Amino acid sequence: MNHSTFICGRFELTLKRPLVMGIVNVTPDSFSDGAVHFSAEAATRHAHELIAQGADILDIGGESTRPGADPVSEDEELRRIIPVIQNLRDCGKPISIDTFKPTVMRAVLEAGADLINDIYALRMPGALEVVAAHPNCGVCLMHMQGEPKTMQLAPVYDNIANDVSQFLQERKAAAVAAGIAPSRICLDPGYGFGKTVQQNYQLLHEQDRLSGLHSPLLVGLSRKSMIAAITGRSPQERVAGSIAGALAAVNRGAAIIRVHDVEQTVDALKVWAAIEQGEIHGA
Ligand code: 9MG
Repeated sequence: MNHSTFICGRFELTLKRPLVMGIVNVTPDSFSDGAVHFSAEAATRHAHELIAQGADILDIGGESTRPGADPVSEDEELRRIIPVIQNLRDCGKPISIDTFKPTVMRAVLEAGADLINDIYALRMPGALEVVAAHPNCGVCLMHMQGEPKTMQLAPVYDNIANDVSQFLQERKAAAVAAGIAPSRICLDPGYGFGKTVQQNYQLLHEQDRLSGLHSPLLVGLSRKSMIAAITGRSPQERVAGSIAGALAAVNRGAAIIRVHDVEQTVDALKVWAAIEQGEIHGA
């Protein structure tokens, strides 16, 4: 069987099973992990724990993207994340950096990052050029309506699956036109980014329609408010709901799942895979 691959800096990832991207926030105000990793040393320790739990990719962020979050300067963002990249460069896993600022992108790629995870889908002036100039780095182009400070005020769509699909198609075309090979691109519907709870669930229900875009799909649902809307749980109590979402997303074509709770998600995906294959390996 042929499996698609995703070029991600020093790594060529084979997408024969869903991959798990572990979240490493280096921010004082992260809504769901309570700022416990807000130092380079603590973030590095946490990243090593996520690798031991089975993370395939690490996603490091120095600026919160939660609704209403305050912006962070480029200097401060770099001060938070560059030491973490230096500590993790040789950890054996691809290092993704969650940033939308072209100057930060350039610096982290020079410091050894493999993947740029951009919630603005390279719409900031200069971003396309920075990523195109690094021949092998991967990029995640995410859908977002509006911007983090105000995106949840009154998001409106004609048809959410059509609108998100069209946006992602356009951003992929812009990236390819700038010189970024399709094999370096993954796409993300951007759950929680400029979408009501109802719109998030409608989009997840119809997510398999995005397979027509012919790029790996990265999906993040972990501990988000759309999980709380159903379960009524606090961020740290949303693991079960997040895993239900992750499995539904994988069933609808997701290739990479971005999560806080790596160990539990890896277990769930192993059981899911055994069911899908109708057999177990190594027993
Ligand atoms: C940074 N960040 C927060 N949520 C995210 C999501 O759903 N996808 C991606 N790519 N990044 C996210």
